[in-house]
Parts: sequence; C-alpha cells; structure tokens
Amino acid sequence: MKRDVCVLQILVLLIPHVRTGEHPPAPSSVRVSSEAHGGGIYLKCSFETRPGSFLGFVVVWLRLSALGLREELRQETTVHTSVHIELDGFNLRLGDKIYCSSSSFFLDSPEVRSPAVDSAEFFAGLRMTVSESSVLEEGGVYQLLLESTVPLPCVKDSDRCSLLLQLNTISQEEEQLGADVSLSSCAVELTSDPCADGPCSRTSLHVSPITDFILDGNRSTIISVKAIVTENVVWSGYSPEPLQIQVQDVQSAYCYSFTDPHTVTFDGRCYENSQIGTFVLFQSAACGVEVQVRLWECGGVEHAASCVCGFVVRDGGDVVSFDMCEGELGETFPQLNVKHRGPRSKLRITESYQGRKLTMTLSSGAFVRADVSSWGMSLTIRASGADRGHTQGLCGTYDEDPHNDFHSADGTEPLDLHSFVSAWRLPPGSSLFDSVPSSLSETIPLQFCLCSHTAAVSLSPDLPCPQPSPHPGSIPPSSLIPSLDVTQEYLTPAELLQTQTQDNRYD
Ligand SMILES: [Ca+2]
Ligand SMILES: [Ca+2]
Repeated sequence: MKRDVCVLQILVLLIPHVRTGEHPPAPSSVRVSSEAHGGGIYLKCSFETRPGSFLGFVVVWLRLSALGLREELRQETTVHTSVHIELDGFNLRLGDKIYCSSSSFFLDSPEVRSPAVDSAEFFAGLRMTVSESSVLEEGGVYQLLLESTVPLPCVKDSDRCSLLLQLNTISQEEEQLGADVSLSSCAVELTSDPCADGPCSRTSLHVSPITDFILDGNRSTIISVKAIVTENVVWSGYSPEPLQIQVQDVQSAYCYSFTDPHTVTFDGRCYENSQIGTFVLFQSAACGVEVQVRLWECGGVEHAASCVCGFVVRDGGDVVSFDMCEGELGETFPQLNVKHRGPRSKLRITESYQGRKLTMTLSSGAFVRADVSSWGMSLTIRASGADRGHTQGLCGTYDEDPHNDFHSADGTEPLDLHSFVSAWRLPPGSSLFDSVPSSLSETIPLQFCLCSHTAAVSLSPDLPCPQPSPHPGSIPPSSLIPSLDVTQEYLTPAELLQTQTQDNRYD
C-alpha cells in the first residue's frame, strides 16, 4: 500500500501535461478469484484498463451481509490492475459473499474519477447442489455436487491439499418413519485442483430416495456436511449451507390373478382368462424383471377352467420358480426351485402359513406373492415406482391408463381379450420354466448408504458407508402377517459353490 502511494507520487511528477474536462476510462472485466500464497488464502480483485492511460484505481472490497446489505471491508488505491485481500477467518470468512468495485482516475487529476464498476458476487467456501430438489420415490439416482471456490488446506511441508467431508441426512419425522433418502457415500474427500477459471476443487456423489412403498407424505430431508475438523484456522469448524430435498410418494400398483384366474391389471382393468399354457405376466424393461406364469386345467367335467399352477421370476441374474405344474391337481404342493443365482442377488423369499403363502421380493422392491390352494395358486404382484411406464404382459401397461392395457409386444392394441392373452403366450419349451437364458444381463447396482446416524462414527474414504440403505420396501414391515425369511434356505452349499463360480465368470 505505502509502496503504491510512492509510485503514484513519482508517476504524477513524470506526467507531462494537465488534462481538462476529460473523464478517465472506467475499468472493465472486474472479477474476484481466489489464490493460495504462503499457506494463506487470498481473494484477488482483477480488472482490465485502456493501455497507456496513466491511470490509478480505487478498489473497494464489499461483503453482502445476511440481510442483503453491502458492508465495506476495505478501500485501497493502486496503479496495478489487481489487488488482494486475505481470507483470514476473522474479518473475511468462509461462507462470505464478496464483491469488489473498481474506479479509475488520471494520475495527474485524482479528484476526477470514472464510474465504479462492480464485480459479480463471489461466494467464498464450499457449495453443495443437487440436480433435482424434488424427486419421486421410484429408485432414481440424482447427482450431489460439492465444490470449493477457494483453495483447500494443505498438509504441512507437502503438496497435498485436501479435505475430508462427512455427510449427514435428517428426514422429517425420521424417528417414526425412518430415513427417506440415501447417499452413495457418507464421506468424501475433496482434493485440490488449480483454481484458475473455475472451482478449486469439485467432487460428486449420488442421492437416491428410499423406496418404502408407504404413503408417508412428501417428506423433506436436509443433507448437511458436518463441521470440518482441521488444524487450519480458516477451515476449522466450517460447514457449508445444508440443502433440502423432497421425496414425493408414488402410489404402489398391484396386479392380481385370482383363482381361475380373474385378473386385475396394475391400472385396475379386470378380465377373465380361460386359456392354458405359459404366459408373460409382467415384464419391466426398466428393472430387468420378468414374471412368467403357467396355467393348467383346473375345471370340472362340465366347466373347463384354467388356474395358475406356478410362476417363475427373473430379477437381474436370479431365476427362481415356484410351481406345482408337474404334479396332479389336488395332490401336489408347489416346489421352490432356484434355477440361477446371480452374483449380486438381492432377491428375498419369505414364507408364512407353513409355506402356503410365499413372497418373492425383487431388488427393486416389487414382489410376487402366491397364496397356495389344492387347485393351484392366486398371485399378487406389486410393481415398483421404477416400473411405471415400462411394463408389459398380462398385468397390462402400468401407466394409470386402463384403456391401453390390452396391448401386444409391438405396441399395437389387440382387438379383443383373446388376442391380448394370446399375444403373451410363450411357445412350448421357450419359457424360463424350461431353461435359463445363457446370458443374463445384470446391471451392477450402485451402493447406497444410510447417513442419518453417522454422528458418532468416524468415517474415512476407506469406510464411507457405515450402514447400507435398506432393501426397497423392507421398511416398515410390509405385511402384518408374520413371515419367515427363507432366502438362505434355498442357497444350498452346491448353489453357493455355483455362485462363486459365476462370480469368477462375471469378474
Ligand atoms: Ca413413501
Ligand atoms: Ca395401462
């Protein structure tokens, strides 16, 4: 500052003439950026000017207060086209919104000033943003971006500059209803990039609403970063502004196939089916899911009728059947058969009433439930929100329009019920009951964590997920009927061995 004043005085002496009536040109491209020098963080106000004009500049640093008022922090006079101010953690802190304003004057007539030109607002600190602030409870994945506009603290005597951030979520009514949002990680590390023309550091993770299949209202969740623990006085105790995300309920859709079978589609269209054979009941392109159903003759001598004798589910790499179709009507009980187990299986099987009620819950939270009788079984199928707009088969197109439910695979609407049912018939020997496809595509699901109870847990980049997100639909209890999780029972040692072999094949 003193040096600048001396330079000003010398320059004034050197200027050969005195101006009259002329105004100095205002500075242009006024901007604030950040830099690290000697372990400190500095904000820089820079601007451009007309060359060869013998100008001086008055630069004012301003902060936008919480009430939206501008507070002057400092004013200085210079002949240079940039000035610095230290972000010292006292007068200027992380989280502050800063401007600079620059006006020019002729060195030989400093009382005549150009209009002041303001920079854009510069936010100094960490910023957290989410790609959508209101999301549907249907298993979507949204980006959560964390970026720092100022340099990160560096490890002493090292080039390594980084920050470990621990994330926390708090949902409305969480104690009664549980968390409503999960994160791909509860801890992330920010590492430094050059601050030139952009953020000094940036990382992203993912947010996903928890699919609970209950109408718990459109709840809000606050996502926050815990106060930073570091020896650096500027960063110590700082946490960025939390953000809010709202999860909107999605009404669950059910398809029913009762007795000889009276079918109700996801969109509520009712019809009777008297054909026997193997059919696609429900297929969802979105989730890699298919449910096929087999119907046998179950009528008497006078009235022909068909009933469901079994179903088979494909969920990613899992293919599991539950059927009695090979036995004699009235004499057999369905058998559960794990035809293929995927390496990342999330299929769950529960039984109640001594196996007469069996539920297969898929990785998306959709389920198929069978109520077994001597003549066959009735089925209930729940679609997940992620299936909406993506289903085909005898359960119809789940899109809240019952009129388009009698459809065919190519999208054209069949003329009548018989042709609709026929359109979903599978040729003999081609179903999942008969054989498992040689390649079962299985998307690798992203891991999601509950970050709502991490306060007492010390996280690190090596342990970023203290508690995995619950299986969709598993909270709160989806049924009032006591049931037994028998998933493991069907994983015999041979199947475990097979799974390991498959694991290697997929690696
Ligand atoms: Ca819900
Ligand atoms: Ca429909």
